[in-house]
Amino acid sequence: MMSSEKRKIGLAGAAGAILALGVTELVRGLTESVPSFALTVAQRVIELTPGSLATAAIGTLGSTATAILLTVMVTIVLAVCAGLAILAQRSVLLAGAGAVALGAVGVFSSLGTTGTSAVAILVTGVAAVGLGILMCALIIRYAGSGEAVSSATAEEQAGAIDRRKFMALAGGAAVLGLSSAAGGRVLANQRAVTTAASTELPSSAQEGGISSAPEPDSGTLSFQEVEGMPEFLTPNDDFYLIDTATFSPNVNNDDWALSITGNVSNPFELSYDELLNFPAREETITIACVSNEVGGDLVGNARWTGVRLADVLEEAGLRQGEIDAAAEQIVGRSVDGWTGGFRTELALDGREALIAYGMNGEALPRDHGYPARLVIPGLYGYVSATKWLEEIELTDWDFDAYWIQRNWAKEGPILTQSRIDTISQNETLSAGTIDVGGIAWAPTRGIEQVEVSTDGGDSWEEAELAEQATEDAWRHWLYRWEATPGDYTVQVRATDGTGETQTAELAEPIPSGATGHHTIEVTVEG
Ligand SMILES: Nc1nc2c(c(=O)[nH]1)N[C@H]1C(S)=C(S)[C@@H](COP(=O)(O)O)O[C@H]1N2
Ligand SMILES: [Mo]
Repeated sequence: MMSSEKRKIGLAGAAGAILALGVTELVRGLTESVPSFALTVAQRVIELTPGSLATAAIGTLGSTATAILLTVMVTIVLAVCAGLAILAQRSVLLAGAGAVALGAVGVFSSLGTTGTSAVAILVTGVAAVGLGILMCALIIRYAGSGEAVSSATAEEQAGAIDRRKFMALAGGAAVLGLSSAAGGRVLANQRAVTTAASTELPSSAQEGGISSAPEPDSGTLSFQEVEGMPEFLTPNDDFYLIDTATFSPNVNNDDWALSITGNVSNPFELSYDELLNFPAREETITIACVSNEVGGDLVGNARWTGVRLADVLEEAGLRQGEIDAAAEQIVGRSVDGWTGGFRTELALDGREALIAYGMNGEALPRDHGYPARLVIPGLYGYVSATKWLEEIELTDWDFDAYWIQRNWAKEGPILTQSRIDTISQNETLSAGTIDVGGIAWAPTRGIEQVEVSTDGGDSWEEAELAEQATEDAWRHWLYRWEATPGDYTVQVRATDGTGETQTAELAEPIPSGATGHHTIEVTVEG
């Protein structure tokens, strides 16, 4: 059993830590020169986590993974600081060294993050550690046990007073720390909203406005009257989010530039305005994450505004049919260092490979890569869709981008997939006409046919297809099932524009995308 004395000292250490952490968050809210220490440490932890584990966590938990990671990290820091305070009763030197080491982890993780200052980070780190130690020492000093008092009642009284003082001090430090953290967060978010420019889609500087492929009337693109059908265009706020960034980089388009580098005859740099000077394109493209499970929702369809990657590459001196081995790969590099790479020929083969700055008629939202990102039809995001894009490097095929270094497949073509949206697992439905519907996608190839089975794949019926907006966009389908009472296993499979039908074989997302038919079991009652 830990003595109450020890417990108090430990609590004092934890309170000091809360204050120290809170102060770093407050500073981060006040100035852009200092990032959130907690978030940058979390970022490093994610980077150091073995690839498969990190993606599994990010893929299945999304942003919850970051929240869990942060909670665990903060808990560990508080426990360690409690231990350090207890240790300080025996060796102030050792305990002090421990506190400095913790601060150093925060400082070193933060150094070099976009737009920050090393001096400011160092000063913040030193101040936070100093303040934490000071607060801890102060609390311990006022948390004397009153053991020296001889009379029992006096001892009790003194103890009670100390306890009250202790609670006030430790509690006060914790409240101060927590409110600093909250304040810092509010300030940082406010700034993010104001500096991530306006949400308005920038207008192309090019005369003649935006050119885009003609699209059929939106009423024919989906079966919106059917309950549960996804919208044809995924609203920005509902669009899935996958990235390794624990916080979306906050890029100001005024100081931003995109460089085209590597093995090109004419490397150059583009400011935001210069990017807008290229002819603007607007295209509907479905993008998907390789981590998407069969039936999962890591897929979205948006109208992307941007410029053709091919136009920008041409300016750099690159042409189709003239790609040599030294420029076989295009590597997109993000302001946070993340990389994605794909075959250069895929940017030049006529597909609508874009450097996008707009999404569904708005400026690219910060979480989706403001001010610009790559969108390459037909490729999973991990090899292609670099957000917060700052460099396009032409290099040879030997370079391995972020997820390739973590054992995912080198080439990431999006596999043909289909999903059932209008009925759910173990649902009980009533006999009669049941609308079974959803989406199917095979970007660059298009969807030619969708079939539904209600007997676990023994027999298949053709579903009705909505218009195909473009071969890069998903296609809605509907099967009006005349159902009689019983238990059913409903499945869907799609055939792409090349005539190839999705395989029934089950595969995990790693290394090159999940396969298998989306399967839903339902009971139909009379
Ligand atoms: N800078 C950066 N870009 C990135 C990633 C990332 O981690 N960092 N993740 C990629 C992955 S794995 C996917 S699936 C898509 C997701 O794009 P979205 O979050 O806009 O849906 O972004 C890609 N671009
Ligand atoms: Mo992804």
